[in-house]
Amino acid sequence: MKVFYSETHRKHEPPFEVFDGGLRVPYLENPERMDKILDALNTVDWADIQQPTDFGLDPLLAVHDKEYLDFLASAWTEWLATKPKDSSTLLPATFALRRQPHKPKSLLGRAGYYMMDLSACIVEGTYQAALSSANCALSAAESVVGGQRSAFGLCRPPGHHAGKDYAGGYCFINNAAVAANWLSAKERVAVLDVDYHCGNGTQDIFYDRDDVLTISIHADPDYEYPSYIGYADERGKGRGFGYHHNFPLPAGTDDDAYVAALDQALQKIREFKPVYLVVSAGMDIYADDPLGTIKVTTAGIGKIARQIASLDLSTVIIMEGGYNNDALGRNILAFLGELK
Ligand code: SP5
Ligand code: ZN
Repeated sequence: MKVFYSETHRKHEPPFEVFDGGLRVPYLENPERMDKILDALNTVDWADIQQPTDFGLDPLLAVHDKEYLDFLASAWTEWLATKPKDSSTLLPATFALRRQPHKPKSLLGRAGYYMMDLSACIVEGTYQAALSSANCALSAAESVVGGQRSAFGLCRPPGHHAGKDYAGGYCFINNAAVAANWLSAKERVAVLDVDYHCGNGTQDIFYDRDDVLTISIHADPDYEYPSYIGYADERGKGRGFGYHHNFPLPAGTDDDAYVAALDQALQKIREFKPVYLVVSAGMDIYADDPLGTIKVTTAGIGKIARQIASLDLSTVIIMEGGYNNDALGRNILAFLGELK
């Protein structure tokens, strides 16, 4: 199985994120995550790790707002120019409540407009890392179009919380959406998001489209991040109605209950009859994840992948979350091992 990976992600290493209550904690979405996954992939003989190709900005502009990408590109330089007391990361303290129409000129005003929370911290290398992450996803998509049964975009930073014009939840460019949209110019595509958190950005990007089916299985936003999106009654709008599905799950969901929800999701995918499947693979459904409340085991992760493989589709797997670094390697092997 081809695995697309770039060292450029290391340039994105925010010093902290802010948890509820204003608590500064070490950035959970850290470069060590990739080291753990690479270590695991290097123990098997089927992982062919390659550098991504540079696809340029066009496939990104096809799903993201240009002014938003411009903001990501210049934010760091603009931040330093404001001579902040603590310049270690750009993080606004004001957010655009229910998206008011006015986009302010000031950097911090725009940051609050384009950011969803206190975990999408921007540092000097963030934009470059996000671009190379998207190129990993596109390279994986290209390899599947070229006839590979499956390919893995070992993307960092992750992408599924990034919407058309906003960053959030460690995500800046929506890698899975970029890949799915690029594939949709060729054949029908479904996106299945199994990260612990709702794939709100992917939902946002494809919400009014009927040519890309999007499904997210996740912790119920009624108790979990991202709180405001990901409910079962959100099913798409306009011609996209019926082409988005959310499967919110209660805390404590175990392997069997997870697979039961997954089977319903897979049935929707079968009915849609796609040629390509993009999987947003977050390992934070794992029982011992520091952010999670869902109790899926490593064996359960293998079972999930086996069920997905039973669709028998050309599959692009995109790395999303997963923050138990010590378990990440074996969980990724359990997942990819069934889809290789
Ligand atoms: C890609 C991805 O998995 N992003 C997840 C971003 C979640 N950020 C919100 C963190 C909420 C912090 N709550 C603290 C609970 C610790 N037990
Ligand atoms: Zn997640």
